Amino acid sequence: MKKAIVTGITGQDGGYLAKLLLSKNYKVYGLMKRYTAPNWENLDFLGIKDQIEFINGDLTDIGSLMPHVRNIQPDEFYNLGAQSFVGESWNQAHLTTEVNAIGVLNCLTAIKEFSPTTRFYQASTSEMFGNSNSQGIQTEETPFVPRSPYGVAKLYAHHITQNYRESYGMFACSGILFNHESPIRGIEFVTRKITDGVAQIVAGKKTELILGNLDAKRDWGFAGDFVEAMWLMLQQDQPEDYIISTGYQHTVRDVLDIAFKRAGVSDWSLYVRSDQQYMRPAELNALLGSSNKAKHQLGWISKMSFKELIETMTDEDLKRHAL
Ligand code: NDP
Ligand code: GDR
Repeated sequence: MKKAIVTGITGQDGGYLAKLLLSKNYKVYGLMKRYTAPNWENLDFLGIKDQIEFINGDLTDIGSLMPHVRNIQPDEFYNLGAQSFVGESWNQAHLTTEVNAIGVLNCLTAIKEFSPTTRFYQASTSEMFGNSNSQGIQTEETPFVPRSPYGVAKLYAHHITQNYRESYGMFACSGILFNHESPIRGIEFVTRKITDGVAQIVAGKKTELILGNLDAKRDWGFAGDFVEAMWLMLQQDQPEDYIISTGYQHTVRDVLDIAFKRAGVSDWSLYVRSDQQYMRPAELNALLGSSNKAKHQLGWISKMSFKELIETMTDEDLKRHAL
């Protein structure tokens, strides 16, 4: 039986990845920070909480990671833990850097010292591109010009992962993932904020939804599809970095169109307004990824369409708020 450590186990991707690994008969060790009450909501939604072995630790505390790596000797280590909210990274830039940059160095160091054959996956992001080639499509060759403290920290993590691969021969690779969502997406991210907001409006719990930049364009896919690519990357003969995306671009307005229509409301403009408080100091106008390399080398494709994704999320939130 293969063993995997997954950081960020309580987050969206941690849950979907753990579910995938369990279906492949892995023993899954989920790293939890224990200084606040654990949030079991996502793992309960996916119905897998009882099948995971939880281990305590924090990415910023290398002393909490080393004993796990030494004792478990995992075949694979997926680093999904992060301060993942871009908007908040301007307010908590130091924390974001500690977790998203130094935290990755801590993982790599623990593996190098105590279990050097462990295969390592780093959760890199399209946010590293900034507005680079924003009129076109981003590929693995597009220059990185991050515009948020989050993106800057993730770029360090991306480079240090490459550096450990090249310096120490470690099987360490990064997936450069574009936005991916699901019914357990954090409530602060725009797709879920919208589907949850629509459901609350329909249930009579709120009267308006206040957002930021409605013209932002993103390449949104389904988290359940994207975690398959993480696993595939660690099954290859050679460690490499791959873009994972759908290849389709939509605006925040498109999310509003689909979600409100699904809930039976034809004119969302009666309920939605854009406000400065949700605008970012430096915005990414448009992201669109080419996952051709992943398609050809990993045999990976994105399956769920944007419409189905937003409708599924809306349906789940309508159910939650109807209770
Ligand atoms: P979530 O925000 O849903 O989950 C983040 C997880 O990280 C939570 O389990 C959180 O634990 C944990 N965490 C935060 N700080 C620490 C810490 N100091 N030590 C240990 N664990 C910590 O993120 P997603 O699941 O959406 O994303 C997974 C990863 O992929 C992240 O690294 C994110 O930056 C990256 N990414 C995500 C994309 C997306 O569209 N979803 C796209 C590209 C990259 P707790 O719940 O206890 O706070
Ligand atoms: P992002 O996702 O920043 O791309 O990071 P988010 O859903 O937060 O924003 C997407 C776009 O929507 C615009 N927007 C709003 N965003 C939020 N959160 N709230 C609003 O009210 C709102 N109104 C408009 C944003 O300005 C932005 O342009 C996500 C995270 O999962 C990262 O961890 C990951 O690395 C990237 O995706 C790829």
